[in-house]
Amino acid sequence: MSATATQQYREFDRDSVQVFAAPFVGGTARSAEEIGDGNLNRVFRVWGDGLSVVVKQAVPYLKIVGSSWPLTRHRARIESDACVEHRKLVPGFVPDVLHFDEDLSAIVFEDLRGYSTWRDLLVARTATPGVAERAAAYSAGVLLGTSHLTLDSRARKEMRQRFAYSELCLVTEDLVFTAPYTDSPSNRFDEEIADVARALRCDRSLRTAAAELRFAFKTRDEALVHGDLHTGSVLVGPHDAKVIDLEFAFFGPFGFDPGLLLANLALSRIAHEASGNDRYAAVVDGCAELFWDTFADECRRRWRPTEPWYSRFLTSLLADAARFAGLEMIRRIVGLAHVADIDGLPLPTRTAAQRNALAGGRALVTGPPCANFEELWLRATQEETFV
Ligand code: SR1
Ligand code: MG
Repeated sequence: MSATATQQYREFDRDSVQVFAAPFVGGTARSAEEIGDGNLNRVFRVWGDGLSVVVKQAVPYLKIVGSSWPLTRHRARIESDACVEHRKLVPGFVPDVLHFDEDLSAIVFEDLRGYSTWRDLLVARTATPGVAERAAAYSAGVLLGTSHLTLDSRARKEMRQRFAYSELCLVTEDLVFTAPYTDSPSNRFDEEIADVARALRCDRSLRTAAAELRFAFKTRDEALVHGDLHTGSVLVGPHDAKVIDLEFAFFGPFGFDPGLLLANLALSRIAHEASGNDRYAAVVDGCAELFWDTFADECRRRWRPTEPWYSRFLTSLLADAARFAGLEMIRRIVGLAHVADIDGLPLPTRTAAQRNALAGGRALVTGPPCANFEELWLRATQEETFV
């Protein structure tokens, strides 16, 4: 049992988090700062003499909303366990878990000091060589590695029980698949696009497709997916990139993670195009293509030669990813949680980008199945503006 295992839960402050983390920074903690601006948890950096760690603590409510949206703290256990499972499949692609305390719902991570989120780098128009490939290798590795395609049935059954459909899956169900298509009080959008937000709620084919995809999300337990793989969940350092924030992990559809990642790249692309940053928009095009090409190559590399249906697998995964991507694009414009890529734009550029994103999202969700990556990307980023 760890030194902290019998402690009663309390939310850390800068003093108590130092006491908790002292054993991981050489015995004496010297300072702590809160560094997280996430939607769900509190995150601190704690310093000892020359050493630092990151402490992530789940709080018993949805941080972005407050105590009016209570949550259990079980997500901390899910994140810690998912990091361990995913690291086995793609060593070095997920931060090291140094310690997990169930009672305090707190994880001690290696400190990825000097890393920035991929989203922040994309917003700042920074080149990010190798990052799309890392994100793709991670995604393909964990999808194939936790599927029936490669994992022994008994081991998979045990893992499947540990990563059941969780409370955060319910949050995704609501925020991604449901709220944007209803008059939910959690929706947030600019007055300038109120007409379009209303139109989405009246679009029968869109609502039907969203409901069908929600059913797929809930029932297709194909792999232990990350569950929230957007560009803010990828940390980029000088020599590598790592995937963080695995608290949404669960057994879900193959296409969900790649769909979310491509949606967030598409939102970046749309923001840059609307701002007249054509050269950087082309850089984002390159990231998306590299992501998909590497993802496909990595799936093929991990594929068992005894299964003669790889290309059918990939075609169907891409068509699903496109639809999930469409829903993600829409919810990031009219739902609760937005993205800095678009929200940070000045008016009227922001409105133009939002309308483009909604048009792209709707086209992905309601159009015929995308047959290849080029079709997905064109539909996501070059659809006629939603007017
Ligand atoms: C309620 S939390 C809002 C969003 O933040 C997370 O990163 C997920 O994307 C979630 O939908
Ligand atoms: Mg997250």
